[in-house]
Amino acid sequence: MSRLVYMLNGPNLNLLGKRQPHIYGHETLADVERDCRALAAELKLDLVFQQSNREYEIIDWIHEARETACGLVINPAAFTHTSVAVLDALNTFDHPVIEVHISNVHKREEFRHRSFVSLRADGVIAGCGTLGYQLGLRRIAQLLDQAA
Ligand code: CA2
Repeated sequence: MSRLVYMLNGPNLNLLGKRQPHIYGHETLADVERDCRALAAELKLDLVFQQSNREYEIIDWIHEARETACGLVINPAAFTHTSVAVLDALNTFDHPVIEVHISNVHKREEFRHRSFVSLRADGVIAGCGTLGYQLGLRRIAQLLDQAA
């Protein structure tokens, strides 16, 4: 089986580290990618790391992942709370899915408490800051190793 993991980021996460550091911290998305690439190498995983502000691009990457990847880590950002289309795409993916949120969405506004993506996710990480991405990657590696 492939050791390719897709890590997908939704809208506005390109601004990470540049705005609202009291909520999302000081690390940029480039910092997150660098740290995840280092961890992926350690875990012997290949990594595709993407961000988009467009729903259809996230969906297209999930379709791409269906063909090639053995796991998916996704921070769908605001699409978490709105997108049946992202949920439908994830429901076509046959391997582990870990949903990550930098902030603790449950401590925030009520509209952030509902996640369409959680209906599919095998694990959910929230409120651990950007470390959540690495935790998600470690969980995928663990699930792959358990299945081998
Ligand atoms: O906590 C998370 O990771 C979220 O997925 C982030 C989303 C939010 O809509 C979710 O409810 C929780 C927002 C991403 C926006 O990212 C920014 C980062 C820095 C500055 C401004 C926005």
